[in-house]
Amino acid sequence: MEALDTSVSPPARVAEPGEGISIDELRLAARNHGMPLEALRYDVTPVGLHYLLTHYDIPYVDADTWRLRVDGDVERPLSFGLDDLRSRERVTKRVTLECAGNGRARLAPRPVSQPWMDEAVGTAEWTGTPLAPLLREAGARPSAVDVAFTGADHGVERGVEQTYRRGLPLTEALRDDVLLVYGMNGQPLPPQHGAPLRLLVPGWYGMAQVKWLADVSVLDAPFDGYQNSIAYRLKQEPDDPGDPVTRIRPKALVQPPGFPDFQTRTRIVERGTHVLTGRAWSGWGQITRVEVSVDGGGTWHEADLGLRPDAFEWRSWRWSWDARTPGRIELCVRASDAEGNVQPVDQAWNRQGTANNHVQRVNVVVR
Ligand SMILES: Nc1nc2c(c(=O)[nH]1)N[C@H]1C(S)=C(S)[C@@H](COP(=O)(O)O)O[C@H]1N2
Ligand SMILES: [Mo]
Repeated sequence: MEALDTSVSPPARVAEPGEGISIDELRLAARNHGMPLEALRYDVTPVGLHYLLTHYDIPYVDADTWRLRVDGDVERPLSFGLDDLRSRERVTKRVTLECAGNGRARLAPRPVSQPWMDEAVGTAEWTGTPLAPLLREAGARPSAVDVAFTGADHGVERGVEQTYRRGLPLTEALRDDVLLVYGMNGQPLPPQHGAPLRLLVPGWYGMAQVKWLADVSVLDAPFDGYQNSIAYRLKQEPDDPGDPVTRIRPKALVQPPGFPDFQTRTRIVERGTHVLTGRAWSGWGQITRVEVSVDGGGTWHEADLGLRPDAFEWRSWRWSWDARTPGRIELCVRASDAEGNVQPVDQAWNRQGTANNHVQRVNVVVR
């Protein structure tokens, strides 16, 4: 491969103090849209409102000729057409996905990458077939440790040319809720979400949910590809190997109340009582508590939680706000889960701006 210079594929970096979002980041943000926060009102996010993140191009995959290979460290390499997969056990599950970079643009200093604010999240009803029986049919050998999932999309990232590929520990791949997905919200999986087939690993951040799946390969050594060993690492310094990003940390969002200003998104609400609602989720355990602050995180009020949702589906919450005093306020919300994880008010900075679950802040003017 011809070496690509850094003007084509620049290295990772952190923005200088006061440096704005660049044209390159704006281009990324326009391709990879978030879920408009008013869509928090839907239990299941309508397909076009679900967030979207694609590192390279959306590949064109012809579903009629496409096949999924299951190979590597197995007794019997197998391959499946879409009809083969559709005629197997069928499962539909509500699962919330969140991009690991959600909130990145609000970090200081700001890691230069897809500049998410708070909206890289969505919940869909995913339909597919469990992965574990396919791995058992193929006969993963006792030496197997990881499974690599390869998509059909190709690009270059930080100077490394690659086809999108992620490794997952075999124990996670064998979970019975890990699915090969061909349907979304009762429709065929659309191109932008990975048609004809994607992986679904409930509870994990988005990078694990490989789209346009072409190959499932069982490995007898830990996967060391780019997307696991260089990207998606929690680290402070460039040379620090860092820990891998895995499950989603607890987070709550509020559906912004009132109506917005076009430019600033500041909300305008009338004096009086407002029922604030939103959603909270965690990949570590059930959401057990949501708290709301109307003074920028100074004091917290416990919200009422909605019915216990599916294991990795977001949970609704509501809190009645008596907005008495006219003026500007900052609305914040935070979540806790059954594992005792509490969402931090302030950022826990890391170099790639991943897995940051510092609280959302919504500017509101009461009049
Ligand atoms: N093949 C492939 N799979 C991928 C990606 C990608 O670029 N290529 N992006 C990942 C990332 S970073 C995220 S956050 C999710 C986004 O899934 P969505 O676009 O369906 O919301 O897909 C993941 N799967
Ligand atoms: Mo992501």
